[in-house]
Amino acid sequence: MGGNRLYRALSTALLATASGLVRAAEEELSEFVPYEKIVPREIEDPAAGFDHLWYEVMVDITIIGVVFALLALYFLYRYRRRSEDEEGSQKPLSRLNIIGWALIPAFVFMADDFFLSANGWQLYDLYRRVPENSLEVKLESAMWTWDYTYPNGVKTYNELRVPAGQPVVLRMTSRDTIHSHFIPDFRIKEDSMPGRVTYLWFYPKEPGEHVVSCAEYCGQLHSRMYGKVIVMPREEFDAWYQAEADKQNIKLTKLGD
Ligand SMILES: [Cu+2]
Repeated sequence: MGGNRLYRALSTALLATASGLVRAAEEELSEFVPYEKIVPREIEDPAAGFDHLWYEVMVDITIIGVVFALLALYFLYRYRRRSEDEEGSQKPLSRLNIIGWALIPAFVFMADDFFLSANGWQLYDLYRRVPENSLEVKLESAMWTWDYTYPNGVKTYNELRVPAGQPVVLRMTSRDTIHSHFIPDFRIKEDSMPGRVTYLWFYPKEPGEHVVSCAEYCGQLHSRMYGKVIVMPREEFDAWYQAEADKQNIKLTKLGD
């Protein structure tokens, strides 16, 4: 039978393609070089990517949500039935036409959804890849405070001072319940919780002050759980960092001392 032969030919072709793809993938994997080694990575700012994607989502939902809704309203009005016994003069759509008119626009919108979510995954990947030269600060959150500890042992509370021009990564945990470290200006937010280390990184470029707020309801004084990020010029930060270490009496012990 023709159908049977066609089916067999198709499945043979599919199998051949699939095994070819698998072989190609295996070859590629055997010479796999991490992406970072191929392209030396400049520091991309996730905040810029966030704003770009946000803008794109806004434009798309405006076109799909507002323009198309207005058009539909207009058509509803324009082609309304004008009297009780009025009947349309168009001949009814064929079944194929009906399905096509429903499915094709749906796929067009879905293509946009897939496009946006692919962009979202890419951005998420950027949010998760911490640049190597980041300043690493430990953060322990608690009701109702943010406690930061710098690599040299300096501690600050509700105030995170960082140098401009260097990415910062926070390794976070919590003493009590779940909090969420939110810095709106840097478009970054991540939960902190007991028994697990989470992280977030951001890229402060210019000196300035930014609000930090808890974004996970954590008890009665949740709304008071805020602080700030102070971005300082490099030299100012270095001076502050050293002075603070002296003030807090932190001696960096060297091997052999
Ligand atoms: Cu909190």
